[in-house]
Amino acid sequence: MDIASTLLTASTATPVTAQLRGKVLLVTIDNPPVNALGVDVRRGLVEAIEAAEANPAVAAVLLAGAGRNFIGGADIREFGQTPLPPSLPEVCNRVEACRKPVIAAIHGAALGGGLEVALAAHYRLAVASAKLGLPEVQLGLLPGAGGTQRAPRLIGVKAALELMLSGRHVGAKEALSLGLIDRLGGSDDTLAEGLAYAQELLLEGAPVRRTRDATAALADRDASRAALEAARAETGKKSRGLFSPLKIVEAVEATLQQPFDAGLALERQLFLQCMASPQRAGLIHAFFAEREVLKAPETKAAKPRPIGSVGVVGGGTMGAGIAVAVLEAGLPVTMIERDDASLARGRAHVEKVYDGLMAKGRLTREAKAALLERFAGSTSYDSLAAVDLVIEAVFEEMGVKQAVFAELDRVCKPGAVLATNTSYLDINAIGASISRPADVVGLHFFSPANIMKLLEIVVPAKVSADVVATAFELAKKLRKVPVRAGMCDGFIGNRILAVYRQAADYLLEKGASPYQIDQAVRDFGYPMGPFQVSDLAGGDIGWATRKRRAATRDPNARYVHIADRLCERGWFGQKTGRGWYLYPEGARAGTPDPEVLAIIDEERAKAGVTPRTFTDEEIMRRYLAAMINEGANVVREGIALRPLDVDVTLVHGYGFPRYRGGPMKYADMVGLPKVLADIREFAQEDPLFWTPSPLLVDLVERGRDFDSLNHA
Ligand code: T1G
Ligand code: NAD
Repeated sequence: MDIASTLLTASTATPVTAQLRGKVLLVTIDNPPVNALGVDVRRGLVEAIEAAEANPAVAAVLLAGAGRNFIGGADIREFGQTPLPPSLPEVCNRVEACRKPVIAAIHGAALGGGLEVALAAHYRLAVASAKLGLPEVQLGLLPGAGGTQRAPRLIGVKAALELMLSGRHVGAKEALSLGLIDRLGGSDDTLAEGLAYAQELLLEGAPVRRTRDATAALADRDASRAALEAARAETGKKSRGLFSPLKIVEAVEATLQQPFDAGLALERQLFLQCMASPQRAGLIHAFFAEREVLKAPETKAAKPRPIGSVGVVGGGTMGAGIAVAVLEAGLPVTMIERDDASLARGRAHVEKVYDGLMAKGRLTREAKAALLERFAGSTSYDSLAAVDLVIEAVFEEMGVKQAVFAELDRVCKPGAVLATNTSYLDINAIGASISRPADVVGLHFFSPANIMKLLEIVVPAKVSADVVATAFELAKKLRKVPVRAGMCDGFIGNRILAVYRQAADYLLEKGASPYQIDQAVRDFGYPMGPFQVSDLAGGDIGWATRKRRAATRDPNARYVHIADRLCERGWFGQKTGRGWYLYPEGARAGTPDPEVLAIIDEERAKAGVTPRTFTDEEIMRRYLAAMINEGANVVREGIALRPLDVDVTLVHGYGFPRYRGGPMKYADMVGLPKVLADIREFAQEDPLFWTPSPLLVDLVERGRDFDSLNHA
C-alpha cells in the first residue's frame, strides 16, 4: 500500500494531502480561505509526519500551502470553544521531532501558528510573496505553539521580541536577513523551489536540525538580557492597558533561564491567561468585524466602476488630507479650488504633510517629487472632465455644496462617481439638486484624512449599488476601514458622538469636572477624553453644530450652556491657546484652567444645580450607556447594518479602545440587562434623555445580545 492511498484514506476528512515526489513526501495544507490550522488540519499534519516516518521510501517531508497562503495561523474561529486534540503545540513538537528532515516552503502568509509550524520544521524556504509574522498580540494573545521559545533561538531575543510585540509582517528578504528562513526562492513557483531545495538538502545529507537545540542566537546572554529589559520597560510604558504584551516578554525571558520544554510549559500557561482575558474576546471581535463591514448589500450585488483618477474639490483641512491619501494609493489627483490663492494654500497643505515625513526621515526628496508628479491643481472645473471619481470637501454649507455639484454635473463624464465629504448635511438634497442623483454618495473621511482609518460610506436614497461598491473599492485602495451608513443627521459616528457628548455635559453640570471626566475616559482606554478632543478639533465646530440644531432641538430637552460660554469668549481650544484646558505657548498637552471651573460653577448656579461628586466608575457607566443606547437606535433604524458596524466606527473613528471590541461588544460583555438597568436608573433624573432604545429593551426581554444581530 503506497503512501498516497494511505493518507488519502486517512485524509478524506482532513484538508491535508500527501504525495510522494521522488523521495520527498509533499504534504499540502488546503483549508480555504487562509489554510488556518483547524482541528482537521492539525490531525492531518500529525498523520502525515507519522506516515512519512513509517515509510522507508520517504527521505524528507515538504510542507506547503494550497491557494494564496502557506498558513494564516491557528483557526481564530475555534477560540473560546472546547479545544480538540491535538493542540497546536503538540503538532509543532511532532513536526520538530520527525526523524526525517522537514522543510517548509512558504508563500503568502505564514502568520502566528503558521510561522510556528515553519519554525518547528528543520529548514525553511520562502518565495518573494511571503509575509511572515507572529501577530498574536493584535488578537490579545501571544504565540502559543512554541513561537516564544523557537523564534528567539533562531533570530535572537531582540528581533524576536520586536516581531512579537509589533505584530508586523516581514517580507522574505528581511526574513532571510533575520534568520527566520534559510533560503529565498528564485521564482514564485513555491512547489518547484521547495522540491529543489529538499533534493539539494538530501544530496548534501543534511541532518534533522531541531530549532529547540539552536543556541547561536542566544549566545550573547548579556545582549539578550539587555534587549529583554529594554523591551519590558518600553512595553510597560507603551502598552496602554493591553494585557498580552508583557506576557510575551515574560515568555521570551524563559529562553534565557529555562530548558526548552520548561519554557514551552510557561508559554502555555501565559497563553491560557491571555485566552481568558476579555481583551482577547474584544480584539478577535474587532478582527472579524473589520472584515464583516466589507460585506454590504451593494458590494454583494454590484461590481465597482473603474477608479483610475480622482478629483478633490476644496483644498482645506479635509481636501488636502484626502488628496494625500489618494496620492499614497498611487492614483493621480486633480484639486479644484475657488481661486489661485486658495489653490496655492491647498497645495501647500499637501506639501506640508510630505515635508513633515521628510523631517522624520520617513520620505525622501525623490519620493516626494514622485508623489507630487501625480498632483494637479486648477480653479477650472473643466479639469475634472475625465476623472472617474470626485470628492467634494468645501465649506459645510448646503448652498456652496449644491453649487459645486451643479458644476460637477456640468463637466464630469457619464459614469463618474460624485462624492461629498459632508459631516452633517442631507446628501439626498445634494443628489436631488443635480441630474444624476444615482451617482452621488457620501464619503465621510475623518481628520486627518491621510491618517484616520475610518471611512463612512453614506448611502442616500437614490444612489445606485455599483456607486456604493465603487466607494468600498476606493476605501480598499486607500487602505481605509469602510463602514456603510444610512442617511441621518450625523450618520453613525457623529450621531452617537452627539449623544455621549451630551451625557458628558450633563455630568459636568451635575458636578463632575471636565478633567475628572477626561481622566476616567482615558483610564477606560481612550487616547483622549471628550473635552481634550473638543480642544483638539476646535470648540467652534461643535458650537456651529449646536447653533444649527437649535431650531429643531426638543424644547423639553435639558440644554447645558457651559460650552457656549467658553466659545463666546473665543476659547476654542488648542488653536486659540485655551479652551477647556490652557495651552501656554502652543503646548499640545493642556493644563486644567481654574477660570473654566469658575464658569462651570456659575452656570450650575444659574441652572439651579447643586453639584455632587461622581466616581469614575459612575462617569463611565453614564458615558457608555448613552453611547450604547444610541448605538442601538442607529442599528434599529438601519442606519448601521449591524452592531459590529457601530463598533468598527467608534473604534476607528472615535478612539474607542480596540481591545474592548467597540461599545456594542462591550455592552454584550457587561450584559445588556445591566446596561438597561443603568439607563432606567438614570432615567429617573431625566426620562427624556435616558429613553431606553426599543432594540435594547427587546433584546433583553428575549435574552439575546447585540452579537446575535451581527450574523442574522
Ligand atoms: N482563522 C480563521 N479565519 C481566518 C484567519 C484565521 N487565522 N485568518 C483569516 N481568516 C478569515 C477572515 O476572517 C476572512 O473570512 C478570510 O479568512 C480572508 O481573510 C497558537 C494563537 C492571512 C493575511 O493573526 O492577517 O495563530 O470574511 O479578508 O486580506 O500562536 O487574514 O472571508 O469570512 O483577511 O487575504 C494568528 C490573521 C492567529 C492572521 C489574509 N494569525 N489573518 O489576508 O484575507 S492566532 C493571524 C490575517 C495564532 C498561535 C496563535 C489575514 C491574512 P471571511 P482576509 P487577506
Ligand atoms: P476648510 O474650511 O478647511 O476647507 C474648505 C475649502 O473649500 C477651502 O479651502 C475653500 O477655499 C474651499 N472652497 C469653498 N468653496 C469652494 C468652491 N466653490 N470651489 C472650490 N473650493 C471651494 O474645511 P474642512 O474642515 O476641510 O471641511 C470641508 C468639508 O469636510 C466640510 O463639509 C466639513 O464638514 C467636512 N469634514 C470636516 C472634518 C474636519 O474635522 N474638519 C471632518 C470630516 C468632514
